[in-house]
Amino acid sequence: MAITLYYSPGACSLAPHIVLEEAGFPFTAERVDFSKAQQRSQDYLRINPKARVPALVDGDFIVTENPAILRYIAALAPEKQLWPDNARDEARCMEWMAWMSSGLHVSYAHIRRAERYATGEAALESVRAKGREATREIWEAVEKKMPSGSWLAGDRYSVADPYLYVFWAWGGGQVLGYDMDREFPKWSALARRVAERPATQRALAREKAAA
Ligand SMILES: N[C@@H](CCC(=O)N[C@@H](CS)C(=O)NCC(=O)O)C(=O)O
Repeated sequence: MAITLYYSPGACSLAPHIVLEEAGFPFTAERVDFSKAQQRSQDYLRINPKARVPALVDGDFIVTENPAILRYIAALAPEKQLWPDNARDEARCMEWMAWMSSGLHVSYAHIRRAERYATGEAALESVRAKGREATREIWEAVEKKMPSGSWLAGDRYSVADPYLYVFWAWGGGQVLGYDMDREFPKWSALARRVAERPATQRALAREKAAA
């Protein structure tokens, strides 16, 4: 098994990076340097023509999009039980991942990558402003939806948890600057449970060293 994850430090690719560490099999973490626009280089476009991270390469198989990659890694290590084992928890896990991919990530991109959605400084500023509003609303909706138990999908840790950890980290980052502990206490408690896992620590350490 020769698995390579293409990632950028602190990007959404942190989720599969953590889950690969959880899975426990050997893999290579290959940094895509955004400061050099490597995501748009010919070499990388051959791997992911969408010019985004993450991309996972397993021999001659390439998969992109976080929800698909996370599901795939979980399937490669069934003994680690990173994917729910019953229909309801599975539906919940997928519900969270779909929302993160199409909701949280997209609203954040309106601030961070406004040029995808408009041209001209006034229009860009308007997209960013709307993005800030939408992101605040969606971050609040996440806090409201936090389950009473320890994890997002049933009683067990699943791939959805480290995926949500990424957005928690972005919430406290420079772009949004939320006080996550004060404003989003339930979400923060879950994020800390994810953060203290040794697999998360290893992925974070690798990304920090590469940044
Ligand atoms: N829907 C994709 C989104 C991937 C995505 O937007 N990745 C960002 C990093 S968080 C990226 O590669 N951005 C590069 C760019 O905007 O040039 C997924 O969930 O995998």
